[in-house]
Amino acid sequence: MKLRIGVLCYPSVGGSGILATELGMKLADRGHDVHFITSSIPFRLNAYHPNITFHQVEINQYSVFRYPPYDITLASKIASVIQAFGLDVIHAHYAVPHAVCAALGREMAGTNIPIVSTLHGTDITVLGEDEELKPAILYGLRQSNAITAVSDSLRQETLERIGSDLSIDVIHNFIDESVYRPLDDSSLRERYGLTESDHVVIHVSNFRQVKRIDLVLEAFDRMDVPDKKLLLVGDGPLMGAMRRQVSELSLEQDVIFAGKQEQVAELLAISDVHVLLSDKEAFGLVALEAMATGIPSVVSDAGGLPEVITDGAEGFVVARGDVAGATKALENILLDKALQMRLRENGLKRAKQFASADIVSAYESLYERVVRV
Ligand code: GMT
Repeated sequence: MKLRIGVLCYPSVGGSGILATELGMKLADRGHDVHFITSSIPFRLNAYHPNITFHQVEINQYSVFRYPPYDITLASKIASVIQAFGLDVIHAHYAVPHAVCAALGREMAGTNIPIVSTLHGTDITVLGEDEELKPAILYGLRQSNAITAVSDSLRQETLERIGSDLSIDVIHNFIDESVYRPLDDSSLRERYGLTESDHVVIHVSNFRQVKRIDLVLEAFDRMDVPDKKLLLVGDGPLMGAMRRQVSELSLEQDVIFAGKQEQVAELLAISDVHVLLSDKEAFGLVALEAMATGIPSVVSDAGGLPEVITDGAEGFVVARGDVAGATKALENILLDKALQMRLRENGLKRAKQFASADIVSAYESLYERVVRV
């Protein structure tokens, strides 16, 4: 069944935006008409596709508005796209604001178009802690005809925190296998100013508190490994604090700030191990990206991370806040080439369990289920 699908997501860099865009592009490849309704073009949507239309949400900056009404403008835009293009289904990534806006847009359009809402984590694990926002989250989810979560852990947390009667399917994330694959280019390290003998640790995130980069720096500092380098990829509110910590630990020569990057496949490929020690992490898309590139991970046991990385198989899982454990795991991987190869081979096999074709089909079946009702 060919569908006309409206997609609501955060278009900027971030796992949820990447997932929504990759999914939209794969659905368009399968012949569906995909309509992105967002504030700007999703950053991975970088090529023309005949089945993809982008509808920009533009807010009028009237001086009477102290706060420009983005959510209402988005709902209004959703209503006009539903009417103009006869959408069959809306896929909202995040309960707040997108599921709520989808419900308002549907009401404004006077239709009963089904809404599929996907939970990515922070709407439940961070916003869900805010009592003032709980009614909005619950409203968005109750108005949805189907709800998905990107991990079992997030599903469980949503049932506990938001509503035990909600029906939630788990559909794990996927990555573009044509981009995230082992890259055999020996000149790559040189291009990034690294040598073959360097032991390279990589961390990729939006540099927010929840990512606990302070622990990453601590663990890296404690590592007893020659020629160690830490590649920090991203940007965010903690940048200043991170630079201070690097200087306090006298790590200036060993830490490379690579800035925000749209494509991280090459940076992963020149690294020996990936590290993510978050306090909360619904899935951890970058751990899957690293795995598919052939890079083992050291991750915390937060949220859905243990669903992606199995301790001892594709990397190591340490308890949240366990710096000593993370240091040891990093040292083991960096100093034991045979172990590194075993984790890499296991990871390449495991990444196939998150095959994009299967996951796109799971979303397609879900759309068909809600459209048929
Ligand atoms: O990690 C972030 O803070 C960004 C956030 C997002 O909106 O992209 O990531 C969330 O969604 C990703 C895609 O499903 C997940 O891989 C991340 O684990 C999740 N982040 C958190 O739960 C903190």
